[in-house]
Amino acid sequence: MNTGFNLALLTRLQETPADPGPRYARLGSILKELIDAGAAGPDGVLPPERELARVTGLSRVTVRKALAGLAAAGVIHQRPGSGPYVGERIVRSFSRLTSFTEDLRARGMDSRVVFLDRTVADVSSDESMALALAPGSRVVRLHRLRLDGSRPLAVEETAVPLSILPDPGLVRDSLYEALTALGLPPQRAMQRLRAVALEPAAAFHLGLTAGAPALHIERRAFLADGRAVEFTRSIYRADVYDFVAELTLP
Ligand code: 16G
Repeated sequence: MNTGFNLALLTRLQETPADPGPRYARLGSILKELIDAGAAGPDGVLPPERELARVTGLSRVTVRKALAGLAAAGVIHQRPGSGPYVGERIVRSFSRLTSFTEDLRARGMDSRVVFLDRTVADVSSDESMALALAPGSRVVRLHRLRLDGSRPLAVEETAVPLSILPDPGLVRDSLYEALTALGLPPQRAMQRLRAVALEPAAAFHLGLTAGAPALHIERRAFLADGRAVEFTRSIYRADVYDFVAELTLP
């Protein structure tokens, strides 16, 4: 029994004033809020339908409807004989230079991209420092939502020197595929990770609440000749991703 989850659920139910909306919708949004906040615990298993009904005092029909809504939205999965569970975590290497697309494909997942922006622009001051470009240089700027099917996983803002990628239209699904097709695949990268609270815009794209925890990763990648090819700021979902690195003795 996940006592912590039950307690948090009860508290949230008592806090939110009953509104005229359907009960299952209110329960569904509170459950999603708790899941986003990590209340499901490390195994990601929620209390089963019967227990949720007992704890909340709602009918099993109402609970079932709330769970069905969350399952349809891809927030949880249901399997017969045990409690619903939050989708499995994706474990991604922090020390291998792989692309989002190849990583998802290698897992048999459905890598998708929604372009929020794909333009040519003047380099910004932090991009010019990261890419060692003179002020006034032109860059291709990509702002992308990255998904597994319809499930959002990350948002990324990328700058690539226009001298390396001459046309933003060359990037279809994968930036690294476009660079490889030009004979200019990234060879080495520096990466930096920190925890952030989601800004409203990123939260909106990721289907999470503003302020939810996320992983902010900056990658600067370089070509074989040493030129910086990519400066990307990614926001990966902290409720989905684990980053791992193998450590060796110096
Ligand atoms: C990953 C990289 C990102 C790179 C992208 C390329 C991390 C934290 N970031 O998301 O820097 O631009 O892959 O993927 O891994 P693509 O080739 O599918 O566009």
